[in-house]
Amino acid sequence: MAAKLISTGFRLTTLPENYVRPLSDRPRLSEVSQLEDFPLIDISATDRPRLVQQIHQACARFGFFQVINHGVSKATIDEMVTVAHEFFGMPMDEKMKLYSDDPTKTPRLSTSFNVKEEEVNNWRDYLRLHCYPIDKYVHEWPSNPSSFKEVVSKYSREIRELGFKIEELISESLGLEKDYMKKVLGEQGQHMAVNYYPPCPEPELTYGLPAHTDPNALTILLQDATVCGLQILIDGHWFAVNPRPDAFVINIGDQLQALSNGVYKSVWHRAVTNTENPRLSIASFMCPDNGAVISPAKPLWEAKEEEAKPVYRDYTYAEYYKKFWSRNLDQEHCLENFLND
Ligand SMILES: O=C(O)CCC(=O)C(=O)O
Repeated sequence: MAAKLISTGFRLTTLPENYVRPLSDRPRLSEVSQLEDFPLIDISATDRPRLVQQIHQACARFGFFQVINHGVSKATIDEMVTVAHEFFGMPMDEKMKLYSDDPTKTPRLSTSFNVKEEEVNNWRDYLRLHCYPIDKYVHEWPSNPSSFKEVVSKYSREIRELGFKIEELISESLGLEKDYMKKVLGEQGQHMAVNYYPPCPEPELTYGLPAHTDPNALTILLQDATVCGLQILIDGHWFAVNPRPDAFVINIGDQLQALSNGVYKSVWHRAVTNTENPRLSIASFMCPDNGAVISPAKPLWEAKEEEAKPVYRDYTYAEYYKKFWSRNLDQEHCLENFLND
């Protein structure tokens, strides 16, 4: 059966067969633990060396952290969440005008992950947008709800500022120049995935999104303030990252793992579903320029012992992105394809 939008408002009592995972690949929700020491970083802190140290520890240990006092206003966040709910609540006919299962098309409203490549579908609908430069893309964004373009423009601008702030901190935390990432990543693109996970009749049998790493540089995730679903893999064990309404969840993408020569990790994560409540999450992806050449930062390996060498070969982001989308999500870490011999 071909996957189709599931944000219908209609509740099923059993999970359609095309969403059912084989026994060996199910979320095993009872085995998931709470992550007690998940880093929470106040990025307005004035003690820069301490802040940089906190970022270093979080990126090296977890590849994930939460930030508070991040500079994105509460009004901007609330409006974004409201408009996203309004979007997914629209009648099916209206939503289908934007539907596509072609992963190269934006904007697109789609379902699951990559329905053309995958064998089992995921319990998620999503709207994918390009957000930078806004003037280039805003005309193609949805016109309904009527406030969509204005609200998403404001949100994207504020998120971009936050992204640059964090990239500076990450550069410094690796002992690099403050603007190292900004220079290497070129004129960064910005993409958004508005994820909507309707209540699922059998959450133990499927995923909202199966385990994956992010192909971009940095991800800034706004989690649903009340509904849990994000989980990350640490030392072979799944942990829940429970929402904190005033925080964004930040994670290192594959490109920052490569640039850091593997010191920082682009960590596997997944989204699971529940029977009771729909869950919304809004992921903003900071993406290198297509032509940006990604290579492990020289100062991180050149001056080290004789044998030290870059873990990854040089490649362009365009090459990486193409490879990423030609695969199914739950294959090997995509960076494995770019290791140095
Ligand atoms: O919904 C979530 O919490 C995770 C979303 C995510 O990993 C993604 O959009 O790539």
